[in-house]
Amino acid sequence: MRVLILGGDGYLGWPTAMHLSTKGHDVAVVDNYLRRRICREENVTPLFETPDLIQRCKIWDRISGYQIPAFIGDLAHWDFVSDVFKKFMPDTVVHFAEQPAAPYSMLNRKAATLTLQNNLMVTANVIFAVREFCPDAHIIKLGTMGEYGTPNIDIEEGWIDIEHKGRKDTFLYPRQAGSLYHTTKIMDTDLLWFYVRMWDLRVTDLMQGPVYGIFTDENETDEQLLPFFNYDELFGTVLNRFVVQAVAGYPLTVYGKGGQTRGYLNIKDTINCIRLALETPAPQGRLRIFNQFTETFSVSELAEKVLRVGNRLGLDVTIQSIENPRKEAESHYYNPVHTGLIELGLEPNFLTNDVLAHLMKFVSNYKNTISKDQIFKKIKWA
Ligand code: USQ
Repeated sequence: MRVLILGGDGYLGWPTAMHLSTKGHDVAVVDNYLRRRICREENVTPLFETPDLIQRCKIWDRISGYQIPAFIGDLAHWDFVSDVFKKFMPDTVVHFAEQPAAPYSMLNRKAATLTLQNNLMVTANVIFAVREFCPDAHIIKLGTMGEYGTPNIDIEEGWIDIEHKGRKDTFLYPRQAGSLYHTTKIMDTDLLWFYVRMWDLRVTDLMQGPVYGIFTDENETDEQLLPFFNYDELFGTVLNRFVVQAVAGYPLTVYGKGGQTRGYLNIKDTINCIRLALETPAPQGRLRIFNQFTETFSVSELAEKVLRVGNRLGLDVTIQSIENPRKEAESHYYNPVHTGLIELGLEPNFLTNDVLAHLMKFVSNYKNTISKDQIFKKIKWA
């Protein structure tokens, strides 16, 4: 298939691009380096430098022989979007091109506005472009488990059957996000659902949990192919942060009671989920929703795992419960369904001690570059 990956420079976009190209798809990537720019503006640095997208595509071509054309520009601008779609004419659009960090979206008005404008405008432009240039194309949209929040009932896979006063209907499962970033993902889902009803688009919305890891089958041979990896409070996800903290000798930053439970997945499973969704497209006129994670953990359980594995490797790991900068439930019911992707063929890579040790050993190579003052900046959400 001809696959256009929007946000191809990001933590997940670039590994997905390499993976799909090795599986025989014609892949192109698009990015405007927004993540790199806001990291510079906020004075946070990834664990290691990564070449820009043009360079990465050249390196990948040299190593693998697969060519991935790159378009550099802002998908919030229609002229650029229409140009890219006319040139590439995708069968599938994989949409990662959003400001992806909940803490950043809660930083200040400027960050909030950027998140709203970027995320909603890009999603709208993708919808308009598919309608105008490739109406049969399948849109695969990265949503988030955080759209559902932490309700006191089981979380279904996107939809819920409701019986009310003797009548029955099926609705989008109730959404109630805990950050502005997560709220933009709810708005994206609503936009997509509206245009599925209006224009019979075919869409898969992937409700993804926090991702961890660095390695995929495509990047282990050359460090220049590794993904952009943040460990700071703004952009790092919790398990990646804990691993870096363990290596740096920084007490693991468990927020509040540590009972916050989420559905996690290895970066390898993210790219497999995208491939599975792409190779079995949603039917025309359907919004298909999958809950994309492989296992659930509380924050305290993750910290305990990192502590055990780290200490076995000779690190001196400690855990510190700190006042929660976020406004969220710290102990709650959490039981989301996640059978759709397994039924499509996903074989999960679980969080074993070996997986954690491998990651920790790799991060140890960069111990001297870890900047402790970006680990916790106390960004208050409320
Ligand atoms: N947490 C800590 N200590 C830390 C960092 C986080 O206790 O040092 C806690 C948070 O309070 C939260 C949980 O760990 O309860 C997960 O936080 P996170 O930063 O890993 O994840 P989050 O901000 O929710 O966002 C990440 C990704 C986002 C994705 C989302 C999936 O950045 O793109 O959509 O995970 S989910 O969490 O299921 O909504």
